[in-house]
Amino acid sequence: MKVRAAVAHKAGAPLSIETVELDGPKAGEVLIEIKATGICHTDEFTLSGADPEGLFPAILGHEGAGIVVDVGPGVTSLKKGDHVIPLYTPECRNCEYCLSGKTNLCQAIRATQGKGLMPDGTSRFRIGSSMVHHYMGCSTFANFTVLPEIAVAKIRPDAPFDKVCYIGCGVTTGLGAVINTARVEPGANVVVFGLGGIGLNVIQGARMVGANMIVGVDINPGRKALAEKFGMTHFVNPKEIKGDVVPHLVELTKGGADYSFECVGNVQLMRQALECCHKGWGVSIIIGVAGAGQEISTRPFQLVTGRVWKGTAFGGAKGRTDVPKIVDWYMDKKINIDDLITHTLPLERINEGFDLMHAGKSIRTVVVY
Ligand code: NAD
Ligand code: AHE
Ligand code: ZN
Repeated sequence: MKVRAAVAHKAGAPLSIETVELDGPKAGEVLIEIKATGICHTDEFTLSGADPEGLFPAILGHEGAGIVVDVGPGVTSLKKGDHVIPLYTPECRNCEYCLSGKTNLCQAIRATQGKGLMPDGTSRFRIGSSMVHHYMGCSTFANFTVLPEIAVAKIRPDAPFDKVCYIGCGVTTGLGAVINTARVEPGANVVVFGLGGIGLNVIQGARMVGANMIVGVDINPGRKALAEKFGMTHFVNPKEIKGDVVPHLVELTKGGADYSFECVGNVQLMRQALECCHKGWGVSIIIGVAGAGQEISTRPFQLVTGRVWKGTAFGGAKGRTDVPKIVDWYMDKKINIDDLITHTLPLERINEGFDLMHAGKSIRTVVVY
């Protein structure tokens, strides 16, 4: 079938809106009509050329919501008409990783996903006779896409696509980092570096679990008011303080953060996030993704003296199990998504969404089909 897609032909170039050929679902796969998709900073990261796994041409996008319109042979958990959210972290419930009870990083299809291919090693997308890569197994910057059944969460039919698409990455990543990865307890002091689409969800999660101080760190002063609405108690702009931000944060939190979160993708900030943690027990969670060749460093003494460095992908969430519950939280008004979706655009104007992100003017832009 012919679909409309924003195609990334090469690193650093704007997306090109084109008609692309899409093959139907094979065994174990479903065809999804994408109704809405967020633009996450990770899409920008890959488009910029910084992603070691970046492949071109590709159809980017991994924060979508839509409807199942066809199912391939052998599909049992989904049917035509189901409302769904694609998952870049699948949940096969059968691999060593899923069965370990220790991680959400299902590896059932990770190898082919990283090569921009479906599990059978081929792509469903094509322009003329040339194949176009899938992205993060989702490719939500197309109005139709194909996913393996194990990489699809079924959600309630009354949830609005243009809001709950954000649960496909940013909301779940931020809330999950707090709840699943850090397991922040009531009364804890939390520091969040980066108050964008992820960091504001970390703040929302920290408030949900009853954190005490919730300190936000950002160089964009325009983030302060919204972060306060989501639960931030103290704002630190590194450009406006005298001296190094680490001793400033340690003093502010009277000894250091119980938990810190890096939500930018900057390896210098990752070090600061670790070193602002409390001696003896502070835990720092890396959420931001850093480009090819970037490395983190600190004095080992920081770890010897009890600080812990961790990372999280998709907030440690098991998508088919957890995503429908987070959709319920939204529908029950337990979490706020609406105020974080600052812009809505048609597919034809998707590049404006990247411009808004670069200018620091948006939290999330959602593309509606
Ligand atoms: P965003 O662009 O919405 O937000 C980034 C924020 O960082 C902005 O508010 C910006 O002002 C701030 N910032 C930039 N430089 C800074 C600095 N030097 N000091 C303090 N603040 C600074 O991006 P996002 O969508 O929130 O994504 C954040 C990061 O998380 C990206 O690296 C993204 O790729 C990554 N991410 C990771 C996962 C995961 O599963 N681990 C999931 C989603 C996104
Ligand atoms: N491909 C990159 C890393 C990108 C990355 O870390 N992706 C996160 C999700 S970011 C969502 O916005 C992730 O899920 N990572 C785990 C995984 O298996 O990809 C690189 O550095 O190679
Ligand atoms: Zn993302």
